[in-house]
Amino acid sequence: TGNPGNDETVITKTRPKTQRPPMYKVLLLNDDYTPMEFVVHILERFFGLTHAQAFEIMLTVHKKGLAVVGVFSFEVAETKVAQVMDFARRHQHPLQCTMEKD
Ligand code: TYC
Repeated sequence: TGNPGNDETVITKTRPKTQRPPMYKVLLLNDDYTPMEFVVHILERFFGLTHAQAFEIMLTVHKKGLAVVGVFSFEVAETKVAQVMDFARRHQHPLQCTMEKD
């Protein structure tokens, strides 16, 4: 502006884009046949939940039809889904577990 003491300098800060990996929700689906205790056991065993946390998520699935068990990197989510599906199949329960981008 030409007024004394104002040089009108524009300061531009660069903000490097930090790359974060996409995260995936692991979902557990309800069915009419898998025993509640079996679902609780799976949640404790493969997701490291306490009995109380596992029971709560199992009840949510039972009442609402599905619930998010956790959010993980693609590889970890894929492994959890495979572990759950394999364990359920081996015990002849129709339990379904899937993943979707968060
Ligand atoms: N609905 C089942 C029953 O009444 C219990 C159940 C809960 C099944 C959660 C699957 O992901 C599930 N025995």
